[in-house]
Order: sequence, then structure tokens, then C-alpha cells
Amino acid sequence: MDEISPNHPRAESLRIRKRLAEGMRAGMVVPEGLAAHGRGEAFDYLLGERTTEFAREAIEAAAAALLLASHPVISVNGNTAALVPEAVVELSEVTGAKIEVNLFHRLPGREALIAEHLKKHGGREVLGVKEEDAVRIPEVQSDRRRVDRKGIFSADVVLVPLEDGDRTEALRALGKRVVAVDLNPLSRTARAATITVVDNVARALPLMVEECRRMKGLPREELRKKVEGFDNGRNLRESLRLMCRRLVELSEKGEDLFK
Ligand code: PTJ
Repeated sequence: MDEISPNHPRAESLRIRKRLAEGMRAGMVVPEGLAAHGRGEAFDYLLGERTTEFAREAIEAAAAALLLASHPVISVNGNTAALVPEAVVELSEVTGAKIEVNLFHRLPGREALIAEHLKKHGGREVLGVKEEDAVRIPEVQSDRRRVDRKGIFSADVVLVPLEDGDRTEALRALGKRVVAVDLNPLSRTARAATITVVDNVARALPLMVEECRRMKGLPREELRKKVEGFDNGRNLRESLRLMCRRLVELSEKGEDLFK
């Protein structure tokens, strides 16, 4: 399917899938990335495929954390690079965050390919590609243990869209603030992060850019209040409750919906 009709009821979802499929053909996305996206889609369906008020709260706290950070880093994997390269670059410009490619499935040449893709979208410096700058974090079991000494290794705040739980826990144990974007409020990443945005990364990252632009001039004390006043556990519970309420409402539509 080359062209997606704007009239298709699931046009946006199909556009997102197309970006991932193209990313896979280009060698940036791994097959496991498609499976991970499918899991995300199922949760997105339950949310009504929109950014909820709870995700907006989390985005605001995330923007404040990034603006307050002295050394923020955006960690990019294959799916994120394929879905939101523009937003990654814009977010890095507005917050001064470094961009680092950090992969779960390390295959020869994949990091360089992703870095090139980000540069094509305006990224000036992309870390995570030079072996001489690599440091290993012993707390992480997977290939993600290899991080850049100028990036994640020395970061105080790390944004990890679409993560696996291990590294989020390890980064927290190293005293870093972790901001995650994960549609699954039950995932280990979602539960271990300091701030989790339960939303599709394709919607959440552009909104985070907007929010950072809006909040950039705010006094640091005000930003601090937004981070410290954010309760990740409460936000995850509310996101889960919202999914439940939606399911109950849909089931009560009864005959209209299921005839
Ligand atoms: O590019 P690599 O090698 O670093 O690998 C990337 C994947 C995504 C394959 C790797 O990180 C992985 O296996 O992740 P997991 O453990 O499957 O976790 C991915 C999480 O992201 C799951 O909880 C999904 O529900 C969620 N998710 C998937 N797509 C989206 C999403 N959350 C937000 N937006 C999405 N588009």
C-alpha cells in the first residue's frame, strides 16, 4: 500500500505503521520493533488513540525536568528514529539535550544508520556511535549497557521513549531522572521511570517540544514545583482507570456497538 487515503477511518494509525515498515526496510527498525509497536497499538486503542489529560500532565512534568536538567540526554532507538526524527531534533534544540543512539538489538552498522537519519533531519551531533566514547554500565544486562561517556553516562535526566525495563531501573539506581514514553502503564519501564508519559510517542514527542517552548522562560522554582508535584504512580493508576472506564462505557453501548 503506497498511498493512505485521508478518508480511511484508521488513516493515522496506518501512517504510523508505514513509517515503521519503511524504517525496517531501511535497516533502522528491527522486526522485534514491529511486534513492540503492535503491543503499544493495543493499549493506544484502549486509550481512544488520543493524548489523555494524564498524559498531558506527564508531558508538562517531563518538559520541566528536561528544562531544569544540567545534562539532559534523549536516548533514541530504531522505532523512535523511524517515527519521530523531527521531534527528537527539535526537542534537543529547545532543551539543549544531547541525542544518543542506544539500541537493545545491536547489529553492525545500525547505530550509524540511525545517526545518519537523525542528521538528515537536522541533528548536529549524535552520540552513541564511536567505540572510543563507549562506557559499559554493569547494572544493565542487555546490549543497552553500552552508553556514551559524553551522553547517557554523564546525564542527570534521560528521556527514554520505548524502553525495556532493565535500563530504566539501572539508570534510576545510578541516581538519574528518567522520563519514559510508554503506552503500556503496566510495563516495568513505566513503573520504574520518574515520569512516564502514557501516550503514543508519535503524538507525545511533538507535544513535549511545544510544552518546552511554552515553559522555557518560566522561573526555575516553578519548573521544580511541576517536577516535584508529579506523582508517577498516581498518573499510571489514572491512565489504567481511564482505559477500564472506556471499556465499561463501550461494553454498555451494547447492541449499538455489537449488532
Ligand atoms: O531499536 P532497538 O534495538 O533498541 O529495539 C527497540 C524495541 C522497541 C524493539 C525494544 O526496546 C523492545 O523490545 O522494547 P519492549 O520491551 O518491547 O518495550 C516497548 C514498549 O513500548 C512496550 O511497553 C510497548 O507497549 C511500548 N510501545 C510500543 N510502541 C509504542 C509504545 N509506546 C509509545 N508509543 C509507541 N508508538
